[in-house]
Amino acid sequence: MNEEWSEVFDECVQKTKLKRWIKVVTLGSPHVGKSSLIKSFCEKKVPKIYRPTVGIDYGCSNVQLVDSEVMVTFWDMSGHDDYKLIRQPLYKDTDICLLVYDESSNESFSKLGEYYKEFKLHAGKYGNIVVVGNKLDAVGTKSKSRSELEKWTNGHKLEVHQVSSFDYEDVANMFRHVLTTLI
Ligand SMILES: Nc1nc2c(ncn2[C@@H]2O[C@H](COP(=O)(O)OP(=O)(O)OP(=O)(O)O)[C@@H](O)[C@H]2O)c(=O)[nH]1
Ligand SMILES: [Mg+2]
Repeated sequence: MNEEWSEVFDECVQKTKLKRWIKVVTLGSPHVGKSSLIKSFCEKKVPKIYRPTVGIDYGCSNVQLVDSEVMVTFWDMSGHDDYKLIRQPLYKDTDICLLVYDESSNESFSKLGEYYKEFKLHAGKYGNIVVVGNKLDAVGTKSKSRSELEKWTNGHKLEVHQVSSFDYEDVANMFRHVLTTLI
């Protein structure tokens, strides 16, 4: 490697070391679209066929925010009870936990409390918990009556977003907002 390239290489290594790493965990009932939200943000595509996450999926992506660049690591958990023991030890050092429910499923909304407690019990110190109502397209309008939603989220002092994985721009805006709020 010549001297010029060596300097560029060193600079890149230095920048990578300095970059802030952010750990994002997704949690919520099976089939609510946790993996889809990540795919929507990182790849601008959402698989139509349901492939349940087996245990946990891991990935990372460089994200450019207005004033900084961050490396986001995604810890995408299966929502299935069978994987509780696998996912619980992985909550440590979480910066952002996305608690996801399906706008068209009241059951998934009513289960949020269980996932919230599970996360708090095993995470130790964490950054933010954010509630995400996904599949907004399936209900046409903001389905959860604001009062029902706000009763739960305000009670726990949680920020809430209602999106559809298929609306890539909306999903990207949500992730950017959540990441920017943290740093
Ligand atoms: N209509 C609609 N369907 C969606 C949306 N997001 C995801 N889906 C569909 O919902 C199904 C489940 O999505 P996944 O992302 O695999 O769900 P998950 O929460 O990761 O499920 P587990 O890994 O089993 O916990 C898939 O068939 C997706 O195509 C959305 O915003 N709207
Ligand atoms: Mg999944």
